[in-house]
Amino acid sequence: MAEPNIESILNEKRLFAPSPEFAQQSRFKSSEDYEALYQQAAADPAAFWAELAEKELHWFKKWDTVLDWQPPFAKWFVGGKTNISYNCLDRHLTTWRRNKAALIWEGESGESRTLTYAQLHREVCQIANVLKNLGVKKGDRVGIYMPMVPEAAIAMLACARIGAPHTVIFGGFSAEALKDRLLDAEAKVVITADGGFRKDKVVPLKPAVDQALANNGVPSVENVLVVQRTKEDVLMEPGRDHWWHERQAEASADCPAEEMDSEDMLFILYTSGTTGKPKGVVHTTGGYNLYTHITFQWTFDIKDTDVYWCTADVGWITGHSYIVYGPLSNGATSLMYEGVPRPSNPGCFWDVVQKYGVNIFYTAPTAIRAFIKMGEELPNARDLSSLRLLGTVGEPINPEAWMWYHRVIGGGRCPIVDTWWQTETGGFMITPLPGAISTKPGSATRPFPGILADVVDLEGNPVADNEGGYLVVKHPWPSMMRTVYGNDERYRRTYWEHIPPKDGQYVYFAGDGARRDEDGYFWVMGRVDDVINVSGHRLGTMEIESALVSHPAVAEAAVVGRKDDLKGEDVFAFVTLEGNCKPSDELKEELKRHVVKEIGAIARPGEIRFADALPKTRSGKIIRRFLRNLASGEEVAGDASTMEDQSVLEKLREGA
Ligand code: 7RM
Repeated sequence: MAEPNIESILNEKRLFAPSPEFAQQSRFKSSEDYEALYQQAAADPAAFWAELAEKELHWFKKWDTVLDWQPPFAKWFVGGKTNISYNCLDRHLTTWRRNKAALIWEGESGESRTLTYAQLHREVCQIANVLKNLGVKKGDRVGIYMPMVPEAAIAMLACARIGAPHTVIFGGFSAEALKDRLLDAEAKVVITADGGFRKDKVVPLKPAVDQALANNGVPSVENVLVVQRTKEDVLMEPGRDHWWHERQAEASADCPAEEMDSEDMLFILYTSGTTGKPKGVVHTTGGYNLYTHITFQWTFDIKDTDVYWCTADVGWITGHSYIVYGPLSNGATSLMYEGVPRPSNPGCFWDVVQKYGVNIFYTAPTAIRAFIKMGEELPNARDLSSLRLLGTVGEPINPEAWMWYHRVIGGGRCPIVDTWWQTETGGFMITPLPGAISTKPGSATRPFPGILADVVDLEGNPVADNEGGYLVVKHPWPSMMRTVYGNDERYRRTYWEHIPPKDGQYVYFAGDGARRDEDGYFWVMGRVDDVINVSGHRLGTMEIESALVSHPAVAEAAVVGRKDDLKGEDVFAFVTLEGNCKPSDELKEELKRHVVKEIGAIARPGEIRFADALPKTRSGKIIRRFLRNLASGEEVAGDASTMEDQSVLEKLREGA
């Protein structure tokens, strides 16, 4: 386990209070409001959540027990019956929101579409019936491998409607990565598109699905539903492949939402961990619905007139919780953008803000750093005066980027909500309530009400203010992951046993280092395990190592993160070659392409360094700490005497 490094942000002292105008119109207006709410929730979390569940969600049947906690397994709203698709759609149809924009979609090439709640409901019902017609039953898993088009959200809601857990696989993942995930989830149907548009090029999605399914590669998959997006020629296998639009046209729009148990599985989402295989993070229905609903409502202080835009992809948890479920459960207008800033249109984000009068804008620090590099002229040339609140997610934000975001995009008037959370937590865990909490650049500020966050040492003892430690959560919360799909033991080991339970009190170990300052503000410092964060994308170093080693030329590989001004971290790989293979620049390129093929472009190593040997302990463990030092060109820190072969470090340095 790496030690958290706190040097970088110890000296940040700036404090930004929300303007009186902002505070006055928001749900929580002062730090006293927050403190009172936090204390009330902490005194009895279950009662706090039960009251909100009753008030904020529709239940076909009320629960019998709020929380059943058999550490580390939690059940929320046990015995309750609900449906998140009903909460996101049907319940708005009897109100004026029926004809409010639910989704606004802007395509990369300038086309656009708006779906009102009534229209979205109709399409979701049709696709839910299409799935039923394809034999999908409650409990069957459905893979979704899609570009950023409304059909991605429609597919998710259709699955939720009939009780078929979805597993969305980011469209940037390769055929190999797709196959691994479909196999693990034993998906029965895959929903995809012919392709997607990204940076003015076509991303071939259907061909990747064909490749994953070739030679009965995923035996559980019976049918593939294909959205027509790019109109490229694709292969349609008779009996297996079906066009979405053809099937939709035949389907009835009458499909009542299935009454789901609160604890029925809603989705699996794969995320990288310390060991090789990505973990299927399991989320269930009632608790996830409540928590994403309330965190969205309070953190973004959403108003019915707001246009809200989250720039994430629906393939990540941020897209699940804060493009689809949280916003729609609140009856908000959620904007979905297919494009990314690209040479042909570097100002596209600000065009979208201007075109739709976006009020709330939520993005990642890596994007902000890219905007800084592109210059202030781009945003300055657009009217961004509609913005009233900004947010960030995905990695620690460096104070300079925060200041730029605040000044140039927010015009100095918009609070910034820096939201710390994870795939595993389902929703925001540490974040300001923007009318109540003054912000500090680089700090996610205070825990959300009901979240008992702390910073502890490896024995579980709280550390003093401003000391580095490990970020933990000391009480279950409604949207916590329930398990690793098919692997309860891995769930227990990864999250609940790093810090040994004391007197039966279990603590959730997030895998992040953090410090809490004298005002109770949390400063998250990044991963302390073998997970790296490249442009806000979470990657396991072991995953990339396995990909490298699967190439015939590679004997051994060790991957570390190297600090990168733009991406946060970059993939740096040390590779030893099989006996008769010679190092060359061509081989480096080939290995990079190989990683892209095995995982996807997000995992492409920024640098590969060939080595004769890797630094190892006498028991044969690779000493990553040294490799991290070498990758960033630092002196090797710490004791090298445990190393088996002292000359290895010398050689690695020379190789630079
Ligand atoms: C939502 C998401 C989770 C990891 C997490 C952290 C890092 C996320 C912040 C952050 C500092 C933040 N889910 N992280 N948000 N670090 N400040 N506001 O990103 O599962 O893909 O990644 O991301 O290391 O453990 S994720």
